[in-house]
Amino acid sequence: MKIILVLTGFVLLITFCVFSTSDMVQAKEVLGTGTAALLGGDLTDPEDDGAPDADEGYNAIFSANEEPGFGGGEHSFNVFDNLLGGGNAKWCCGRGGGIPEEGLHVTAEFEVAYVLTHFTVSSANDVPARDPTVWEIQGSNDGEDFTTIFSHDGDSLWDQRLQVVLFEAGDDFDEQTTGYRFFRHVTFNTASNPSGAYFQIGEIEYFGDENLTAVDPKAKLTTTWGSVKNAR
Ligand SMILES: [Ca+2]
Ligand SMILES: [Ca+2]
Ligand SMILES: [Ca+2]
Ligand SMILES: [Ca+2]
Repeated sequence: MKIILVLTGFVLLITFCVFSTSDMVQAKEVLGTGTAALLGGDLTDPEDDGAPDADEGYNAIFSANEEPGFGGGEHSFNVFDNLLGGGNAKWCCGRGGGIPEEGLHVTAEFEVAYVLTHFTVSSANDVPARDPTVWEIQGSNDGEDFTTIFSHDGDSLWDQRLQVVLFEAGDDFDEQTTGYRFFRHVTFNTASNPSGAYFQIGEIEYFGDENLTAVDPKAKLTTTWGSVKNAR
């Protein structure tokens, strides 16, 4: 009898450990739904005063490999227009032939490098099967070679429409020590890719610190040595 009790306890303990670990893996935080649930004031538009359907009032240079622009029908830069909703508040719906091998991507380029601390990605208004299921956030300093900062490969992380989900460094992706001037969102797959209208994203917000870049001790030594040398 005692042995059975001990065994039962052991099984319960293991079950508890497995479930708490899987909870930690899915640590992303749901902030709510709709425009009011966005954090606001992200790096692309600290004043939240960018034009909803024109590239005016933003602090980043945007580019994309599908429908670049704020105007036009549901173009890609609508992920930075500070709005959640239908029509031109979202990026939709994917190009003919399905998602290319390089993915569908939209990039924000900044004047200085930022160490990414957290970001939000929001679902759009339409059918859930268009939400990204395989996607990444990447960083770069030349706009050509990108490093993966966050990656997801599995079910859609959104369970409601226009839902704002927060991802934090040290929790949902590695604590960052490198600053990047370019941040790129890349979608590699959705549940309905490649049929019909198969893709959509509502909004993306990036937050970072320009002073967190780890100082290379060697660089510091060189600087000190240089100033000592010059002083002679
Ligand atoms: Ca602005
Ligand atoms: Ca914004
Ligand atoms: Ca818009
Ligand atoms: Ca938007």
